[in-house]
Amino acid sequence: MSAGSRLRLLSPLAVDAALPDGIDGAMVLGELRFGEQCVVEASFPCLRVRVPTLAPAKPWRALWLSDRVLDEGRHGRVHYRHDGELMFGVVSIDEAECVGEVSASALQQAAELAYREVFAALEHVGFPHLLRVWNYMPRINEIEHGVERYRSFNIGRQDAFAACGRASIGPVPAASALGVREGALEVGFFAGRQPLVAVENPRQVSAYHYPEDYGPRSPTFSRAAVSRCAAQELLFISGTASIVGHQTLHPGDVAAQMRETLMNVDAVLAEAARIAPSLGTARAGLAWLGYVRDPVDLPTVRAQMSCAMGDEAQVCYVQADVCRADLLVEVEASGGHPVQGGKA
Ligand code: 3EB
Repeated sequence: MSAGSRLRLLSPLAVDAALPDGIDGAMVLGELRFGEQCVVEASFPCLRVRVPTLAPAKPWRALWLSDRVLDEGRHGRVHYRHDGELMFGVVSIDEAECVGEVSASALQQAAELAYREVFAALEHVGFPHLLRVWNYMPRINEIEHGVERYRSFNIGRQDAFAACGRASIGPVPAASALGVREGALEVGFFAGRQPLVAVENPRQVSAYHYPEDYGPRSPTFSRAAVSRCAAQELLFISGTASIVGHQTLHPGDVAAQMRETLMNVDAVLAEAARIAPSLGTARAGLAWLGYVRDPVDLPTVRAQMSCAMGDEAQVCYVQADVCRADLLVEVEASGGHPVQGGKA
């Protein structure tokens, strides 16, 4: 393998298919596994995303591969692997463990614990910079003790950033936060040794500056993160939805929400290309994941995605609850690395 293809994405791969032997000499840094029954134990860090899969319809996995020698370990609750430049890790916190403090909801405590564990692992392993985080939590839009659960999650997340001496505005990681039906809070991440370059969207208020209408604490994420490693410039585009300024546009209209979402994606890509010119603005080279709240909307979402991304892009879809009850669809992407494995 040349130094230019250090990190690769192999996806979507059927869960019941055997892993290709050796995977061209590369090693598995980590996995995101999509499907309702996510029970298989993997020897490498595996983020279980307990969602109905839409395309591919059968449970599938996204494998992050590295052609470098890997280190593996556990620190506290975090299971990680790293290749010297990039670290992938997962942590799972069951809310049932978090009933101590009456003033804070169990999900808030679980979020704070998850992020404290992540930051402790980053310190220990020597990857100070959190680049990209995936957050999956059960019943994200349910109201508990008068507060939407996503908002409780945001309190715990931000408290952990503060407790660990990390800024919660500015160069914060790219992220996605989605709702699943049941299970634990599942958090997966990439971290690096070099600081990330945070990308914001000129059409949107930075999420870390959302006003209090969306909860007592703002979400802690950037619209995208660029990581400059020796051999690669990686781009992680956060979950992107039909939000302009700080407001949801087109409630109830999935086609209009998709058009708005794609305009936001374009704006983020243009901004990323301005900051990191070698990335370009091509959508086709990226690996896309669409989260659809109601499976009946899949054909509408799919038609617009195919039109926008072209036939070459890899796009997969799962059913998940978006973090505002009025959002019907959200998309995320990664790029700057080869994508293998075909299309949904
Ligand atoms: C938004 O733009 C839609 O809380 O980590 C997108 C990406 C969203 C990440 C997060 C939330 C998060 O506000 C929701």
